[in-house]
Amino acid sequence: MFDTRFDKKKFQTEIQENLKNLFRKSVEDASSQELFQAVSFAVKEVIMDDWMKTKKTEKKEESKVVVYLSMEFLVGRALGNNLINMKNYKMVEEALDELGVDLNALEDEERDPALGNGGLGRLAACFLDSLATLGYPAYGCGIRYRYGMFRQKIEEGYQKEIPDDWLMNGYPFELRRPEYTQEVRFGGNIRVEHDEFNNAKFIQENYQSVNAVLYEIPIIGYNNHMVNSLCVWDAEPIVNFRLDSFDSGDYYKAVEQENVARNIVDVLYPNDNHYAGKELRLKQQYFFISASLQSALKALKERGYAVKEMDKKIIFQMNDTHPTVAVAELMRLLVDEEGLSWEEAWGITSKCCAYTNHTIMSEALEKWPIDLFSRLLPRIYQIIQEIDRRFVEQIHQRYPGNEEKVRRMSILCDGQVRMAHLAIAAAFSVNGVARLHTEILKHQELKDFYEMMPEKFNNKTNGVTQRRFLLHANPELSNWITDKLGTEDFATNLELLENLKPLADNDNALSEFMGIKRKNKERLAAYIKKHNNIEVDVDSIFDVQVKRLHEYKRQLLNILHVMYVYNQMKEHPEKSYYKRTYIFGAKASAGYTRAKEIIKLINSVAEVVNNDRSINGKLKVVFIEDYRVSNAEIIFAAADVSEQISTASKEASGTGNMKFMMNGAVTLGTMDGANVEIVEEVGRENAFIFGLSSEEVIHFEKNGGYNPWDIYNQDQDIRKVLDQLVDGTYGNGDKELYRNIYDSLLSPKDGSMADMYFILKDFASYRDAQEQVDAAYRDQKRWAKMALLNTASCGKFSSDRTIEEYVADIWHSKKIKVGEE
Ligand code: B1H
Repeated sequence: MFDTRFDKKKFQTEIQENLKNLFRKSVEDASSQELFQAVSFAVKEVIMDDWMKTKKTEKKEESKVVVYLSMEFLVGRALGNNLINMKNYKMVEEALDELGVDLNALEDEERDPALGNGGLGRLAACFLDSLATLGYPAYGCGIRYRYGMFRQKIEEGYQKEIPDDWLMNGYPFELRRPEYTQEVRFGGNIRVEHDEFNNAKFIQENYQSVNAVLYEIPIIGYNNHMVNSLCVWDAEPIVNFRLDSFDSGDYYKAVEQENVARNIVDVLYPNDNHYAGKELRLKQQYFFISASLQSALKALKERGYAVKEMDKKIIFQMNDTHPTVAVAELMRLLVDEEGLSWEEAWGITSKCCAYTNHTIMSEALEKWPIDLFSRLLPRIYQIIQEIDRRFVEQIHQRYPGNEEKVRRMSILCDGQVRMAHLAIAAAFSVNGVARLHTEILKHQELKDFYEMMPEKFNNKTNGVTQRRFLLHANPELSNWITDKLGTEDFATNLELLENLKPLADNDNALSEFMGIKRKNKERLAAYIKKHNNIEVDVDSIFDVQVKRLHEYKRQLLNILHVMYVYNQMKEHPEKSYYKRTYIFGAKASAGYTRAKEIIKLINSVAEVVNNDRSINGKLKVVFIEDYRVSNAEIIFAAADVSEQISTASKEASGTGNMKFMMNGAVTLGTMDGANVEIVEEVGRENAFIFGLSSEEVIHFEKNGGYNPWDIYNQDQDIRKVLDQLVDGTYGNGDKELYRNIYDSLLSPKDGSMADMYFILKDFASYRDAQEQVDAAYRDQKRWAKMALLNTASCGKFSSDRTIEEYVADIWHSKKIKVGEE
């Protein structure tokens, strides 16, 4: 069914007009990039009507709006996804076909807007898709980074970072909205003035300020004419050059302001799960928060509401602690600008703000040095002092004389501002992102807070949007499902996939299902051939680990196991091994040395293994360069095995695990994050679970670890693999290349815990699980059944379900219907 508003002829004419107006070209002489632009602008034109209608309806219905505050929105390419959600993909494909243009090729012309690192940013993008699809008015608020996540090149096995100039050709879907510009102030000092009633007024002086200029990106709901906005802020200098009338002093001041503004939004910090503590990062945080909150407050008033009604009309969801300065900024706006009393302002703030925690990794906790913080944000710091003073008073009241509690819980401590504590003190809701993660928060990491304020804590298990990760990423499978279910409704009701379960006993259906997987493997094999120049066998098991590179995610365990398998093949050529292709994709944060060493190791192993003819191509290792949303879509669809092997307790949820499952890959994983719930849905017999439990890990950690030498001494196969790290087998003879990795596993030079992530401790159990994978895959029918049941059981992991839970328990917002008019 095509959407009636899209007239094919009109659309074709529109494209031709756009080509003429933008590039003075016709379809025949336009480049693919130019065609992409022209088509995107034609699509945007259609979007505009719905966008206007949505805003109108939202106002008319007096909706409560969700404001999702996030430093990251990893939205990925827009063209294809927008067409899917507008239900016009096929029509546009046809229209372009008639013009002799291939839509797929045009889609490849779009640079991924990579305004995020990994799971946290991609989750924000999935949430926006679900909010629009479900009909909830919502705004994403973030930063329009000039350079997004760096592009990764692999040179001689090493990662190289290339700046991501994603705006190079312009971004056709965004809209510049200069009329919403907000001023944001940094630094200076605070002067206190008293009025005739002796009320204090706080005046910021000698500050530097910049303009925050709004760009809106449309977020299109699926088949419902709803268009929400992703609002991203650009920074511009306030002082404009007046060429006729500046003296040299003005000139330098102007240049200085220009510089203050320019670098704020220059680049996304490429750290996943790691706090860098850079002043510029704090500047970015306050910049987008102040702009977003000021404009939310203005919008509220423009709609005719009193400031005191704010909590009925707006909810701010803080995506981790990165936006938590919002708490203090809202207090500043309400007290200093709107003249509310502290108590009134606090009442509103604590009803408007909710906080999501995404990690328990201690190195990710944001703790700003007070001197830096108070210098950059003097008034905000004063407000935090007052919040802290009152919070500490509460702790004292509740736990009289317990100074240890106060030390553990206060916001300000040891010269630092602890952002998570600020978030928890202020927010009415604190949630984790998978059941296990929330339990760990309640009973370990945030135990004190949970004890004092249990009513704030709740779980919201993550989800992913099936529109992008099934409909767009895997059209073959989507069509098949539509055919089998006799409906496309799973696009908005993923639980319907459950009705595929009976097909697990239908031989025909199973072979069709695996036929689709094979086609998708061919598509990935072609991608690998093109980008890596490696031939991979589509009849081999595609065993995939794609995610950010982090020690806790244990790509190292995977590659050590590959080294082990390779040794086995060489030592026991008589044994049979099912052909395997180990596929990796991962970016390492630019300053994360160990992560980069692991990338180099993976590539070194690939080099040796892929070129060893004696193993007859039974084993291939592929490192896919520049893992990002667009190639992820190809990868998930083609995977047989989904590696989710983090050290138990460390991965808050994971969302890649859900994308794999949706596409019929079988999880090989630890009982960590959302894996626990995945296994619960699909059944333990349809996954391969191994390794220490989170309790065991936490227990070992509390007792200073374990002794990895015992394993080294007892297991000769592991010993051999470890020795190969330092005997030149994989370093082109360089024995020192992987010495640090070796040491970290056995005896770290910095005195930290040996094998902190329990790689050797879990090795044997991982090896067993991998042997089970091998055995299971040999029985093609059994495998097909497992794979199909994974797709059939993924219903819970739609971000639609997650969003409905946020609405029911935290946001309490109402759906709207965008009318036809
Ligand atoms: C997640 C982050 C993160 N948790 C700091 N924390 C960052 C922390 O730039 N920084 O400073 C950036 C990112 N990212 C991920 O969130 C978790 O590791 C995943 O397990 C989870 O699925 C995802 C979404 O909830």
